[in-house]
Amino acid sequence: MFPSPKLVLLAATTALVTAPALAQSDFQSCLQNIRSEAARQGVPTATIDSAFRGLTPDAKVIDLDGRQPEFSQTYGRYIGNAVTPDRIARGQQKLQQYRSLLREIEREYGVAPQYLMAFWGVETNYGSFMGDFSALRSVATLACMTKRQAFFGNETVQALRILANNHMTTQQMKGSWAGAMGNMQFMPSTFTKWAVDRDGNGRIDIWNSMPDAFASAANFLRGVGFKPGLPAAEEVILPQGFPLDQADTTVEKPVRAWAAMGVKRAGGGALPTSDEPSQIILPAGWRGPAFILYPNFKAVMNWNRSTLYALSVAILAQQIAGGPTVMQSAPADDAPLARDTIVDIQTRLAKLGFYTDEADGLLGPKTRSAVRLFQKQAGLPADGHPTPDMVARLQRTVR
Ligand SMILES: [Ca+2]
Repeated sequence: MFPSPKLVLLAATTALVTAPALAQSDFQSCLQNIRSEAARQGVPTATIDSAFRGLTPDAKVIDLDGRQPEFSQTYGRYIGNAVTPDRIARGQQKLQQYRSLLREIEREYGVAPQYLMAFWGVETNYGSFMGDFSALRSVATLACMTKRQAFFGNETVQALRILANNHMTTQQMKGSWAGAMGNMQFMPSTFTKWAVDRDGNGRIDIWNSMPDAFASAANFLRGVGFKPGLPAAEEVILPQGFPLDQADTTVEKPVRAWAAMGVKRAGGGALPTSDEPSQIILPAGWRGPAFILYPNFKAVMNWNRSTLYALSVAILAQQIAGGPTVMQSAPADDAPLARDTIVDIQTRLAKLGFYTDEADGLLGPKTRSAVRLFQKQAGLPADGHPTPDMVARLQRTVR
């Protein structure tokens, strides 16, 4: 659910920082602050003492946290890894296996079964890799040995609350290196806010009890605005002459307004008749597939703030439910860009006055807007998507 460690590990990685010398005294004084806050939130002293006894920072966690992907993610590669035929087939099989439970949960929470299966598939490949780190040690290490003390300090407090309220041992509370736990990879703060005991045995067990894991995920999704009705996203076909600058997450229109512009479902059918706000995106540029994003897409983004992540959940859910595959393939030359290349693009776009932020090597919305401005100036399709050709052109234009 949070930084998606599995994908970080799949990507080619480079260690940008080496683990700092682990200063045991700093670590202990940091734990002291967390202890005070945990006590203030009602965690018994005995629980904290037992959890913190002999606790040391995990050097492996610091090392993994320091790694950064060397290349940007492309739509084609990301979706290709996340939505495989095997994962679709297993999702369909799990949907059958848990059918009655999933129907009950849908009635209660309004979250369609295929979405729970898609999250489960993307997060842990249906429970196959939930992580073997001590979640408490991971979040305490990240709180005390990295710059994100506020975020992970709270996660550590919440992990202590779970230990106190859920009668677990720190050994039982396993997670990813970044502290995401169980079948759905809940962070401790997600657990304390949304996790529920569905099977009624008095404990919330998102590791071993599927009723608890599914209902907790459904409760979270409902809580962040997931509604029955429209799916999260659908592939669409844009009409000839569609203004490409409208294909941007900042451009929101009622579904019927897109339909009036001639946007159709990928199979050729009409879009749903709806006034719900929606956006169009071109995740692989104008030569790749187009998607319309409905309000449930924002709920999925609450789970993980990555457009490609949310798109992978939407596509996987649709196919688990027997819906169509994505028809338009990504352009074959849509290659990942090295961070150095993105820094180079950003620097050149800054010289043109199109980009004013820090050259951070990340392909974010501001970089895409700047790319769009260059494309417009150069008379190229202004989809905000940098291709190798466009990069070469920029490099010739700005020296
Ligand atoms: Ca339970």
